[in-house]
Amino acid sequence: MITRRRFLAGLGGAALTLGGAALWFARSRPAPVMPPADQIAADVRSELLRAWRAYERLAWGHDELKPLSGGHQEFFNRGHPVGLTIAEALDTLYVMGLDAELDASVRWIETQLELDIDAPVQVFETVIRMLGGLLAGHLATQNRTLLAKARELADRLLPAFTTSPTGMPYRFVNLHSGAVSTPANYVAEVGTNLAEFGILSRLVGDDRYLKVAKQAARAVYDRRSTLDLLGTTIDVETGGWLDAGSVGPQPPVDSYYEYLYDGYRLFGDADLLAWFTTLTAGLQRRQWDEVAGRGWYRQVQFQSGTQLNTYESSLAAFWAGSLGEAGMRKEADQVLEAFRSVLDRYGLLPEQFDYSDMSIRDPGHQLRPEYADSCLALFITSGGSDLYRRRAYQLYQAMKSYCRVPNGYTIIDDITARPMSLGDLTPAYWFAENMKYFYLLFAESPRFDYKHNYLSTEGKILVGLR
Ligand code: DMJ
Repeated sequence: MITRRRFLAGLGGAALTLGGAALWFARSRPAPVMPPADQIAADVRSELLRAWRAYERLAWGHDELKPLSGGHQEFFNRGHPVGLTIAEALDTLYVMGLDAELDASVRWIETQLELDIDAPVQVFETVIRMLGGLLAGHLATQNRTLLAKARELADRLLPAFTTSPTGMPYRFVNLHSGAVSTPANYVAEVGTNLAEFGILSRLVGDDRYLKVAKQAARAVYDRRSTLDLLGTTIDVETGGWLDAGSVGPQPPVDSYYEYLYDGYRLFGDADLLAWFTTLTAGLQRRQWDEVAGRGWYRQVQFQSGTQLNTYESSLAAFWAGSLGEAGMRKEADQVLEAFRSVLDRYGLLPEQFDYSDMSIRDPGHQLRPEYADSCLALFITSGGSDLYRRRAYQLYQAMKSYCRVPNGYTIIDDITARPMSLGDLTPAYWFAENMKYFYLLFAESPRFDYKHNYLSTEGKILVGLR
């Protein structure tokens, strides 16, 4: 929690004292003038390439680049690099036409990527990042080794699902032995598998992967409260909830909702649509909080609906895109507008804030991609409305102003400090998501089908590469 002084400093505003109470007016930031789309696209590509060269030079084969210190770190297990940035970037390199970089990346995976790791890995992150990355890379290049690696990885992950008495996956699995651990799992981690496992099933003609993913999603749905709300944490062995708060479309539940609709989009499964419709109606009835045209979600007790708090995570910005894809355009725009108001006020989105008074609860900024994700989804579903380009351009410019460093881009530890205090990490998802969303918004890439496409929660293009 940040102090009041830091919060006020973060507003960058002017104070007026009335009867002892300070009223603060946020300095409004003029909207940046937007250059022609092709110029922005070229800039995004060249910024991506600048960061990629730093990754090649300083961290090649390791999971993530630390651009300030010039080092690297592993995301899953110390001592077991899986080239996460490489796997995450494959389809981004493809749509940007960075073919030499893509070839070198595929070669690294063919010759260096070792999946027989005798250590527990986090199932959810492995699915959305590594499995999704290998699948998107295969779809981009038609390389058979990438598909074989994807299948090998899924097979090593399967015990997390098949040994669970409820079908909900354990949080960790040892990729070498199949030993599972940590039955207390988050809803998003239990139920964000449908897209990757379903596409794999389709590509290899084996429906086991899609089946376990659907079973996990169903097991969560069956445990909804009578208000059609979910808790956040569940024991996958007993099926019992371990908490009672519904956070709505925020972590650690967020992408569970997303994948119900996505699963329907991808596979035409009517069950998934029905589950999405029921649960989204529950959210709108009990948690939706519209304030001055902005759409927020209050957190509530999931059985009684009693309000708990008004905290929002910046990751929830993705939900605007999901609502738009599901045809809830008005609510989608209200959610995007809500997050834009925070961006306007602070220059970047803080990790967590309280929307009732806009105070910051976590002043970090982890280069989150969710707002840009929604801009692209709404750009596509609106048939190319310029509004979403303008919204995304504001964020792109802010990212360049505050997060750009000689070795690429870094996270921020505190956006309320002046100057903002820098962290030391380029998250692998920045290569998979942020830069891909910005590029596709402005590039009119011939390698991407703007009409028929699907991007996963991790930005992997699983439909629509050409
Ligand atoms: C990414 O790994 C994905 O977008 C995921 O769905 C949740 N969050 C991170 C980035 O914020």
